[in-house]
Amino acid sequence: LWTCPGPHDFHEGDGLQIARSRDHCLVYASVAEAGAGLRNLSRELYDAMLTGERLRDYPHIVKAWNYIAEINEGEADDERYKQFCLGRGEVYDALLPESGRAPSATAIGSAPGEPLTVMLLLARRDVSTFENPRQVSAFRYPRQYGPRSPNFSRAALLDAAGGHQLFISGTAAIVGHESRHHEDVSGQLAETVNNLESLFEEAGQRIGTSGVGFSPSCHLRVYVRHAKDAERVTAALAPLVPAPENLVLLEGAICRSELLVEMDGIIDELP
Ligand code: 3EB
Repeated sequence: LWTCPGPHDFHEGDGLQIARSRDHCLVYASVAEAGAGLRNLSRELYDAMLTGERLRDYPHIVKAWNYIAEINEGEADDERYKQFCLGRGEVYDALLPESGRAPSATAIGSAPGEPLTVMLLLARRDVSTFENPRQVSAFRYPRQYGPRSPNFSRAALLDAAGGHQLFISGTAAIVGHESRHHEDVSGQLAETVNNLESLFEEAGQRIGTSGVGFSPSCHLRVYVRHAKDAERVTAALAPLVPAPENLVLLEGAICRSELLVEMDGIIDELP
């Protein structure tokens, strides 16, 4: 649920659903895959969502949520996530001259036959993206992870009406560029929390506060690869996020097949 002050409007057309307020524009699209290949479809969809007209009014991409059917299907460079990265990258190359300007993002797998679903949050006012000192920037991942490094930043800070908002990208048990704790969901979860804490510290330095953390204004979404892990994940996170409404668990595949859990989220009401 996204709320914002002031007047807003909704449009539907060209396969897109668009909600706009003065400062924000949320663009949603969900398209069936039909033969053209995921790389082409991803390029066409991003292209349609980020037309020049829309970017003139809302020039800053804050966050991208991407849901991709059977994300880990396909061998080596044909893996569907890697094909998605190629198509998305072709659009970003044209729009974002510096790779460091890539928005925060989440990419998660959905069930076979589900449409390619993308939601983009654009902003009128500038957004600052930043990286996690514990992790190699995704846009600098080495070649072993695919022909095209993924275009996303680890987090984005948005200067919203009531203060700063922090958008946390999909965060998993990756240290440096390597996945840790294979086949160990508890270990992956603990490592993911370490990554979040490092990101919170970085965000705090940027806005000059030590108060960025698992506060009541921290809303997390947790994606678990296997539904059987849900209870364990909820129990492990309860001390950090005690309010049930602040934690949403979803079943979904993560874009490296060895990863079992990933989290993203938003912290609002930051000073
Ligand atoms: C990772 O850290 C895990 O391609 O947009 C996380 C967030 C991941 C976003 C994306 C991928 C994306 O590399 C995967």
